[in-house]
Amino acid sequence: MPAPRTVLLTGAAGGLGTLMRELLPAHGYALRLLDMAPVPGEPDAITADLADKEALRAAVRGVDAVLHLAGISLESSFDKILRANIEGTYNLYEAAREEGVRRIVFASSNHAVGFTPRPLSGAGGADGPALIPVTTAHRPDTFYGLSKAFGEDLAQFYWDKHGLETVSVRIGSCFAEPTSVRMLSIWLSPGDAARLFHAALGAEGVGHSVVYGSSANTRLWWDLSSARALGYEPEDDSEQYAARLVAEQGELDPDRPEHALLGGPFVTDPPIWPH
Ligand code: NAI
Ligand code: 15L
Repeated sequence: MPAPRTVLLTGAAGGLGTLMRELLPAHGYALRLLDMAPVPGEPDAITADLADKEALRAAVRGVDAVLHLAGISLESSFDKILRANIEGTYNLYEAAREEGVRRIVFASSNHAVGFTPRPLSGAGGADGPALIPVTTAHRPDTFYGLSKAFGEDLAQFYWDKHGLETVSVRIGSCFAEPTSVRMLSIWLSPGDAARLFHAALGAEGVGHSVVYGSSANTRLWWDLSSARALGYEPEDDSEQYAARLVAEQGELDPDRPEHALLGGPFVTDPPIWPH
């Protein structure tokens, strides 16, 4: 596949969309923007809901690839998750199939596997605990996580049935800085997010690949090798924030589910907010 240049960015008004609008053009992309909310400072952005099939079809027409970030990004009611994340992602894939788009990069989440126990101490490496592989079974921790597991299965289906490629990126926490001790393990710096999406958009022969999305954190919990196989080379490490966050919050307590399981504050009923 030739390197994609024109990319539809859904969710362009959101936190991650805003960061990618700033960072992805330097990797050589012309972005077409879509969100149900107006995108500040972007009068040409498409304002459309993922429920609007005709708008989606027009939005994907002629693009080389889609970076699909739009959707509800926290726990919500099943009805809302169903409409935005499950039906909405289906609508996008159908539009892409109908218009012959070759690749989607899908913003999955660690919450698709949120009930997976985290490694109990430290980082991986030769003598460290085993890192969580991408092949671990889905264990969603919320309706939100369930929708991400669905999205990964939808992507596999569209690859097997229609030859539409996807890289599903199980993003950890992508914010300017980590804000919790848990995030020290799963933080994806904005710069590394742009590097990872760039690799996912351009790598050859991905079929449907699942990768974890984080920086090269000292306290890493999961295996980044499938992301590295795409050409991703993370440059950041959350450890520079560790002393302050541990002093404020203490180390994680393995006897508390929200500290012992990958999904952290999403695993409790109700989830712990703010996280
Ligand atoms: P966000 O909530 O800041 O942005 C989501 C955007 O999607 C919003 O601008 C919203 O208006 C738009 N949107 C929601 N429903 C829509 C619909 N039906 N039609 C059109 N647009 C709609 O979320 P954030 O943090 O930017 O995350 C982006 C994506 O990455 C989400 O899919 C989220 O689940 C995923 N993700 C983000 C992580 C993070 O740390 N930021 C971690 C793991 C996954
Ligand atoms: C997610 O999937 C959320 O979209 C994001 O807001 C963070 O909460 C992140 O997971 C996390 O696990 O920290």
